[in-house]
Amino acid sequence: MSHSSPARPLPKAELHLHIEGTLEPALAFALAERNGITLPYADEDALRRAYDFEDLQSFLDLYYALMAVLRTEDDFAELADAYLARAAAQGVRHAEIFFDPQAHTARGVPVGTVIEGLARALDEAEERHGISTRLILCFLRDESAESALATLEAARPYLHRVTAVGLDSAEVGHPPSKFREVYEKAHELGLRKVAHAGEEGPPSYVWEALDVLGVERVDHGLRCVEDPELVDRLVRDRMPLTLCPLSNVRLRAVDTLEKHPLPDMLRRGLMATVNSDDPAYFGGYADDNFTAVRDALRLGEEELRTLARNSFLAAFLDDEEERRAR
Ligand code: ES4
Ligand code: ZN
Repeated sequence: MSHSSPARPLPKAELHLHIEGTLEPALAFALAERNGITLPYADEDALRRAYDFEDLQSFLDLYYALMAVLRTEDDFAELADAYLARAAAQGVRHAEIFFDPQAHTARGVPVGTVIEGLARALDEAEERHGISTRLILCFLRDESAESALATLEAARPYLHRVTAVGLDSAEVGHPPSKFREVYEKAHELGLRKVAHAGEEGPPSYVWEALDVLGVERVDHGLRCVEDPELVDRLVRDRMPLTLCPLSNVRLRAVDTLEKHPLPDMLRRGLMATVNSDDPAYFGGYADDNFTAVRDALRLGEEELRTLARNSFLAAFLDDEEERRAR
């Protein structure tokens, strides 16, 4: 049985969202035109037909290529505002937004352009969309540790706009321990810490994210279910996991949504949250993910409320901000 979406989606916080992954085909073509860039796709439909991914890397190849259209502060502001409008319509009250500075600095776009552009949209988000926001600066784990350190250094003048650091991109072969030093530095600078781990990588990467980097949330963490001791540890610490069900299906981390371990994870007492990852590419924003797991995994009202409550508890909000966001 399939249910229709409630008229008013459950209020929720989005904790795993790559802003570059919200670049919809229509905006990609509009920005390409504005910036005099020719995309290697005839039109939006041709681009959409390329969204047939085999794994994380095949997605990342397209994700990085399409970013070529993002060049100016205005581009980043427009991208973020478009996301926030969509998120608000899906019940998102608070969004903690990843961005990938190295994907832009490598193309000659300064980190200040990226952060100032995003921040301009975020500054208006409360009033325009009723959404509070945070920014999370991510290091690309398939680049060197030195490059991550240089990125943090280049971002220093803008860190008052940044709440946390994260770690993303191609996981296997790039364990969290590679980034011990830059995470120590970020911690000294007063930044909070999260990292992708256990999306395609093994449970040992989740252990390293906890014990070497000292993260406060694990992004994905999906493969923790293969290691009972790790599950015990995550449960004991009430460590939030930012799961992304539609992403897992599209990137083939799970065979089908029906086989997603989310219900089992909730039963085992893990602090799971549901998020959209790269919604322009994976077929849905925050509430689309909630609705999809509800239908495929037959989650009840109480489990959905737990997921929504977890999202606020796991957010980088103080008690008063959390109360207002819910
Ligand atoms: C990502 Cl789904 C995913 N995994 C790792 N890194 C990423 N960057 C953007 N989306
Ligand atoms: Zn991600």
